[in-house]
Amino acid sequence: MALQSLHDGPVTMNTATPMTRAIKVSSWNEWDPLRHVIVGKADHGQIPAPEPALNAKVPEESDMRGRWGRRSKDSIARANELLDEFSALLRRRGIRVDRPDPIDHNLAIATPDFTVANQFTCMAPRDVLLTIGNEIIEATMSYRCRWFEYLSYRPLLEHYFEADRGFRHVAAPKPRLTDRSYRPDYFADRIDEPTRLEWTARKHFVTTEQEILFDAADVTRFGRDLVVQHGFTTNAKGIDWLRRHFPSHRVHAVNFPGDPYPIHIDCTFVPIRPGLILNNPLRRLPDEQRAFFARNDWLILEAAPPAHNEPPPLCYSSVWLSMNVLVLDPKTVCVEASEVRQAEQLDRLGLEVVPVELRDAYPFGGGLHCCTADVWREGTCEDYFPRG
Ligand code: DAV
Repeated sequence: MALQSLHDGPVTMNTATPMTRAIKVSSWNEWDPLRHVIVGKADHGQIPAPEPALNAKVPEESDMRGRWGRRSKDSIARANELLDEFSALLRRRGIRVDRPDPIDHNLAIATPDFTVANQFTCMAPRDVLLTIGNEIIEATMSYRCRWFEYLSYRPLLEHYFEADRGFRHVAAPKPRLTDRSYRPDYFADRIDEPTRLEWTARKHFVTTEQEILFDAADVTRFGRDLVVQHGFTTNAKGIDWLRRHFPSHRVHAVNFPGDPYPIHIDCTFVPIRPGLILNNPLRRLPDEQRAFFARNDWLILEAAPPAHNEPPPLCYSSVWLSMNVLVLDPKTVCVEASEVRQAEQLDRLGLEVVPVELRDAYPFGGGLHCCTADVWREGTCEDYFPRG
């Protein structure tokens, strides 16, 4: 009876909710004028319980080693205050801002293949959602604690699906993340830095080629060209999946041998506007991979050094969040307020620098680029590399 009553009356599609305004999903690069963006939240933020891929990323000397569980209420409130202020700043500039519906990241999760005692956050939508043209792809992810993170963004993606008939919502193949997806060498309690550097230089990363793996933040979009970091969070099969999924794009796999913890390209290789890229000086793009940019007259500049010697407490990212900037348009860039050297460099390059305070939110997943995901940037898919 109760079941039947659910089906009483005509079924109506929820297409005319008051929330529904003209929505357009479209973004081809990292610099065209930003019109609509998702900004993450720190609610239920966790230090994840130990698991193979995460152990590989947490530095030996980190204060996070051996600790996991809920982050403090105060730190969550502070991070949310900064993320709310950043959202308000973007809105004042006429950019539409959406926010996720955080799931309870404190819950343990189990799949047929693994269990973990807690999860992560939804502070960093850039890691999970890859927007290319009219498509948003939920990345496979490669940490077990981030397996269900896409759920926090589902209400938004469902809304875009209703509101924009051109929007393509795609989930990449869900990975199994058994122990076979990780190299046992990396399970060791301590790995010294020279060993790490030697391993990453010869592409001996924590993830194996067992299955397709990628995080969205390993992809940098240059119109027709996608530059993808092969490292801890994206394997060669993940890059191959992207190549087959986007047959009209050129997909370039890149490496940064000086990085002992290669995850996510947005603290390493950051385009600012057509023709200009900042490269982390400790993670230099190898010469043979630079030729492609040089023959197309793109300048690769060394990023300014970070203003800090250490990340904030309980942070899994490096001090190079300094270069994790959000470009609002080719003349305007948001830089974390304490990162004065990075701000000066971009100012000297002729950009308007908008300072944004975010450092106390870094531990929840990253910087200004990490905590956002594009929904709409003006512009179309262009070929910025006509000399192949
Ligand atoms: O340099 O630690 C962190 C990227 C976070 N999404 C780094 C990269």
